[in-house]
Amino acid sequence: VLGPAGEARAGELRQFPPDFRWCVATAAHQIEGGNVHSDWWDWEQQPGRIRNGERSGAACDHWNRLEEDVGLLKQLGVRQYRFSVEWARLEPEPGVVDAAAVAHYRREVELLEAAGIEPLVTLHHFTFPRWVRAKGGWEWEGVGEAFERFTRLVYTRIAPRARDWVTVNEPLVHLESGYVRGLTPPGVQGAGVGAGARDLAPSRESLGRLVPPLVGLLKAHVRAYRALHQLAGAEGRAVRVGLAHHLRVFDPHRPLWLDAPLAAALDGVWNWAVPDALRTGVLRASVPLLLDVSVPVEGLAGTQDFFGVNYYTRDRVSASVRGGLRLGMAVTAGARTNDMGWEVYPEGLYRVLMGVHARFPGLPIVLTENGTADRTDALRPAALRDHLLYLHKALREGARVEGYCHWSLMDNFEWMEGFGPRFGLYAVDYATQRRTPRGSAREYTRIIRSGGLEEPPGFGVPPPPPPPPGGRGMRDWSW
Ligand code: IFM
Repeated sequence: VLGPAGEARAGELRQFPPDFRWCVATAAHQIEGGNVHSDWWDWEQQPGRIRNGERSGAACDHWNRLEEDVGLLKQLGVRQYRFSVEWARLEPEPGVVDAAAVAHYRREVELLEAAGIEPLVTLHHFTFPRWVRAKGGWEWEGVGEAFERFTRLVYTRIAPRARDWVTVNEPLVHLESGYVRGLTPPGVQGAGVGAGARDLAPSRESLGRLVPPLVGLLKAHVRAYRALHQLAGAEGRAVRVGLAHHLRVFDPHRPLWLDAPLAAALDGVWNWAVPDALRTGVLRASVPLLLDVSVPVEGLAGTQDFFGVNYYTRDRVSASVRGGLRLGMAVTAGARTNDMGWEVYPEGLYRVLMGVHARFPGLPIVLTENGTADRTDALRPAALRDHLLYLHKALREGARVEGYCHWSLMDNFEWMEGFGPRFGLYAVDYATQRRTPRGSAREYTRIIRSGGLEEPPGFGVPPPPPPPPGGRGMRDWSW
């Protein structure tokens, strides 16, 4: 598919490798319903936490619709399914294992295997059992031991043949929203962060607050990583264990001035501090004047067998120095945006993948999430194609991308945004629990069946330079 000089030719079929893992992703709390023993369940009961006072409640009732939903996966034709198991269901009280929940997840894995769909198991996707949260979550000194026990339970009794594992989903999204913005459990809100603020003042205090839970999380990851390898190794099997990192593109709002170094510093901390720590064993993060962290984490070096990338959007970063450094985030002027106001920026996927490839040459990469909130499906089919074409470009240029999981199989509970945002290839009518394929579901199936897609003429030609900044769409930022 390369031209004589190695450049991409327009109008060609971009074929993916035959063993490419076409996949869709979900998370337990967002689809199962009735997750009554989790910290999120409690959080949702508090007034003002979730948009329009919604609660996850029955969600998509996936817990009672396993066969039907595995049927959707078969209909799509995916080869892999990324889903999470809910610790709060499996161990609702410390040391008490719910045998019925174990049997349920075991059945789910068996249904997938019978359908020829490989599980990609996520162990932690934003939620804790209530009792773990009460002890301090990732800051509790016993969390590593408890997480390892849970991991062993899931491997031995639920998914003993699964090859691919994500220990923790989006560590920094999870911690930043919980410990800086106060939007998710444990609800710690930093100084300078307020509803409706246009731009925010990062402080040493608010950034520093992320470090203890992040170190606890990384230590727990190490224990889960080692446990999975030890259990699988004892049976002569191989597992691959990673995390799902939420990578964003940070571009300066104005190319000159302080915006550029600030965007670069954000890129360094948000995108690379955790993956780099998994390679070096030392958590290092620095933002001039604000953050200078260097914490060794025992056993952490080399505990990432593949690089999980969750990619959604780009931010325009602006700095101002009125009364201290302030940080603003904006949407690119004139950009396509989704129902949540996020820029739809497929080229960013290519940029982050090449970033991973440059920093971690040879490490397998898995697109553990990519998708968009688009109720009417006006954007999604084209967004899906464009992201895949940019993924293919990264593949041609050497990035070892082995799979693509679309977020999400079906509409679901979007955390503090409630049920409003619609990320599903299948639309869900929450009153009847009816699932209906959107056009993008059919589009994805067509791509999977043919193993590739057509690159339209002119694809990838750089857009005209953006208009001068007008401050459009500035929105809250956390630090
Ligand atoms: O719904 C979330 C998911 O739980 C984690 N990654 C981003 C998705 C869309 O916001």
